[in-house]
Amino acid sequence: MKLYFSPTTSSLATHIALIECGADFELIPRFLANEETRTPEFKAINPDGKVPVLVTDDGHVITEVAATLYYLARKYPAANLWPEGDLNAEAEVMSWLSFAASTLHGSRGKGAEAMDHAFSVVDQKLSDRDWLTGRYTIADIHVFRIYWKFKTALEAPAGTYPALEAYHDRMLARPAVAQALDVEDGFKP
Ligand SMILES: N[C@@H](CCC(=O)N[C@@H](CS)C(=O)NCC(=O)O)C(=O)O
Repeated sequence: MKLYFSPTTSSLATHIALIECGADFELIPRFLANEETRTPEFKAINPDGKVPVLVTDDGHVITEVAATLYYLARKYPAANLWPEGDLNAEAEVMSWLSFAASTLHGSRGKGAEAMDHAFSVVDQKLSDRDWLTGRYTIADIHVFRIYWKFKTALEAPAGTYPALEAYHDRMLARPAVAQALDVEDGFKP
């Protein structure tokens, strides 16, 4: 498989999932800073001009974080990132993927109040559990990546989102997360 990515952006979630799954993959950088996602060559792959783009072994092109995570979780069931066969749990994971892509990711452009609302929802959910749906799934990868990226812009003093902050540290302790961050740090535009 091939992952078109730009370090520290939305594609980090797909990168983490690829490692969690033990998948064989190649990283292809397309740096946002150099506007490499806006070229005709890249738009021929993804007309939306965005990363991540996951190209499967059979040449299928998958765009959107949620879809790439879903594909990987289903393709690699041994990684246990998807509650296969439990309809309620599957819907719950879908709910968080949708919340991440819309409410959380979209909150940044809407200002401090919208961001606080979105991350408070996550913090509240995590107040009695380690993972969003009670077990580690692709929902955690998607939501974590957004908080990891937005937390500086949130400008929230430590302790504002206690459960979310503990969850962030829990995610950083996962070898796949640490590895993805380390690898991406080595790519410079
Ligand atoms: N809805 C998309 C959002 C992906 C997205 O926003 N990607 C950004 C990086 S975080 C991007 O590639 N932007 C390209 C650009 O701004 O030129 C998804 O969930 O995959």
